[in-house]
Amino acid sequence: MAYDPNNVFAKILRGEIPCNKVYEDEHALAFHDINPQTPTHILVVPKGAYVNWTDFSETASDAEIAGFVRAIATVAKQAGVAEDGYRVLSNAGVNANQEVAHLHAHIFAGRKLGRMVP
Ligand code: D5M
Repeated sequence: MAYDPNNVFAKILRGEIPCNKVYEDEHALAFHDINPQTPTHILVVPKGAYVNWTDFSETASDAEIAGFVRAIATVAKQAGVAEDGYRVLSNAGVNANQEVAHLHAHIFAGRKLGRMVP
């Protein structure tokens, strides 16, 4: 799927619409989900223009990939949820109900989470 530069996370990355930012570095931006499903619900997005794991893994540099993964762990630690535990989830594609076509990871935490079910 071609990357749409007008997706909402691209607009947030360009500063065209606001977000409730919790973390930013060279490779990633993290902000609170607008519709939180858990007491802590943070989205981590890579700064590059990637739709999903396919184009990210095939075209991002190793530094971008490492930076994105590190950002997820850093944000969880910074949010104070690393000790008690959290869930990282990333929807990719239609069957997973991916709403925003810019790769992102959800961090869910702040309460006991149910078991994963498809
Ligand atoms: O989830 C996309 C997520 O993005 C969904 O939980 C809502 C969230 N979202 C949408 N717009 C915004 C803005 N403007 N700020 C913060 N969060 C937002 P998906 O995995 O694609 O189904």
